[in-house]
Order: sequence, then C-alpha cells, then structure tokens
Amino acid sequence: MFQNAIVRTPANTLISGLTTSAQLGIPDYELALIQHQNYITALEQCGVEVTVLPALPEFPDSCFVEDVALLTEKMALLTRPGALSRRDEVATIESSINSFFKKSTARISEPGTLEAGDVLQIDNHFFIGLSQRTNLLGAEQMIKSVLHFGYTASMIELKDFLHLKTGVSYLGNKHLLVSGELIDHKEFSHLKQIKIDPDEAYAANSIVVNGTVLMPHQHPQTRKAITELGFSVIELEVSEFRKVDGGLSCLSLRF
Ligand code: CIR
Repeated sequence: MFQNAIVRTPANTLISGLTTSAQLGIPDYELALIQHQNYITALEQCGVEVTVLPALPEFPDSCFVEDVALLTEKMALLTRPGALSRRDEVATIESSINSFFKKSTARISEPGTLEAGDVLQIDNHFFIGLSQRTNLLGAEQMIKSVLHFGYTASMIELKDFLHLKTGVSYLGNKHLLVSGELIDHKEFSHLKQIKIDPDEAYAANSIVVNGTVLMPHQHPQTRKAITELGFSVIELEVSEFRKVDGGLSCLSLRF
C-alpha cells in the first residue's frame, strides 16, 4: 500500500520543457495546472497523502518528480538525470525526501546517469532501462545500491522509448501493460502481457495506486483490458504534460 506521494506544482516554464512531441503543440499552462490538481485529487481518492512541493520556474521539467528519485520500501535513491537541464532538480527535492527516508538514502554519482522513469519495480526486482538518460554506469551503481537492501535488478536496453516506463507498467499479479519495442521482450517472458496497440501506446504509462489504475483519458481498448482484470480505473486527462513527454507515472513519487 502507498501512504504518501510527492508531487511538484508545474512551473509556468513547463511550456519550454524538453520534448520529442513538439507536433502536439505547446502546453497550455493554465490547463496543465487544472490537470495537475485533478491528478492530486485522484491520488487522494486512492488513499494517499500528497505532499505538494512549490513550482520551480528555473526547472521547466521539475513537475516530473519521478525522474529525480527512486523511493522503495527500504531505501531512497537520489538519481543523476541524464538530461543536463534536469540535473540540479535533485538537490531541490532532497530535503523533502530525507524527511521521509532518514536513514537509507543512496545516490547516483558522476559519471553515472539515471532517471527513475527508467526503473520498473516488480515485487523484489528492478528492471533498469538503458536509455538516452540512463547510462550503464548509472545502472550499475543502482544495482549495487539495491542489492545491499536485498533487492535484485537487471538492465534492458532501449532503442526507441524515452524511458523504460514510457512503454511498460506493472499492474500487479503478474500483469504487465506493454507497448512498442517492449512487447514480447525476453526479460518479461514470465509475465502476462497486455499488449497495447500503437494508437494507444501512451496508455502503457499508467500507475496502480492501492488497487486502482490511474490511466490517461480516452484509451478505450486499454481501459477495457484493465477493467476485465478486475481493476477499478480512474481516467485522467494529462494532455498538457503529454506535449512535453510526461505521463501518469512521472508526475509523482509514490511510497
Ligand atoms: C523530460 O524530457 O525529461 C520531460 N519533458 C518528461 C519527463 C517524463 N518522465 C517520465 O516519463 N518518467
């Protein structure tokens, strides 16, 4: 069960966030604020206490808090983002994380890079995507840190996705939402895959919060597959975050 979540209010500089999706247009900041508030409300509906950190205009992507830390039951890991413009976001969230994880905080150090959007936890195991943002050294550092706490970890090389969790989410009970290059990936052969059509690929980034799946609005086939598994679903419109490559998972740290 998750008891807490940390989010950060989007800054008005969100419109200059890093993006590979420029064809979707520039985010509407006022709408992004409304969508962000709806996201917070959904987390609260799932029984989570949400800590809302203030906007940081000097970091356009800072509302995507997932990337700067990995929070697990036993430890926290402060990352070192591969995106230069995001690297100093870590320092801005550290004290908040330390207030929850007093004893066991590790960090990724130079020349390693890692963004936690590249980390998928399934039970006691972490899959780490090697991406444009997460390098081998960062992944190796993370593996060393988590082994120390009794977890296991392995790497998955990515070709297309920005982050590992751009293309995969774990629903629990061995069920995986999966899309694109990760469909039928050998690392996931022991899991039941819900394969997402290319036209709904954005829904591969969904989150499960205390038994409820939070997924992006208007992905009917994916929604049907998820509800058939018995999950309750909350659909959220996050169009303004999608314009800067953000999805459901990256908007919060849940623990
Ligand atoms: C970035 O490129 O870093 C942000 N515009 C989007 C980050 C999305 N993070 C995630 O999916 N974990």
